[in-house]
Amino acid sequence: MKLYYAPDTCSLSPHIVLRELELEFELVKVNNRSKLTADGRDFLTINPKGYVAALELDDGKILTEGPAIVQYLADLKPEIGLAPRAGSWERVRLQEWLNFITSEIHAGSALLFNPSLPEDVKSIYREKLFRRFNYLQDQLNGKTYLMGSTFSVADVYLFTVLGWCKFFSIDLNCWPLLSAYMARINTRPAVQSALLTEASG
Ligand SMILES: N[C@@H](CCC(=O)N[C@@H](CS)C(=O)NCC(=O)O)C(=O)O
Repeated sequence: MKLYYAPDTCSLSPHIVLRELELEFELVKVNNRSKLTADGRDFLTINPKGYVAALELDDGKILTEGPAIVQYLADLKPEIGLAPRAGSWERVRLQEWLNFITSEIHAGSALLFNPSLPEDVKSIYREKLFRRFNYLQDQLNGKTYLMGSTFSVADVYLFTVLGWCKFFSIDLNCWPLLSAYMARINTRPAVQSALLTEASG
């Protein structure tokens, strides 16, 4: 398998999942501005949508969209337990979380990267994002992870997108349960090795 990724982006989520599952994979870096891969290919021929992450399977199929990729990967090794069994109620709960993270936290914060967005517009989006953080903080009360005591792909995804707060000067310590949750996930060996590899690559 090949994971097309760009550092400091949402592709960190499937990257961590690949390491959590100890699957064999190759990383291919993508320049998100030029849309060229590190080995000189036009990334748009791999993902015409032009964004990471994209997963290339050994038979050449390409899978995009972070929530779909992490569920596909988790199902390759169900015994690791990063996603409940497909079709179960718990799996639907996981999908509810993945959808919340992608539409409310990922999409809700990605536009803060846009340097041409006026500050007053950004503050409207920050306020909305903070309401979502309040909700997450309530949900994590008494829980180790989003799904309870079991670490899942939803935690990997949330860890990835909350990690962008440092770029927006948002202090996650204002939500102590969220910052403790981030610290907990940050200590995982798979998380550390993904972060180190991306920082050095
Ligand atoms: N809906 C996609 C969004 C992926 C996405 O936003 N990728 C960003 C990085 S976090 C990207 O590569 N953006 C470059 C671009 O859109 O040109 C998903 O959830 O996987």
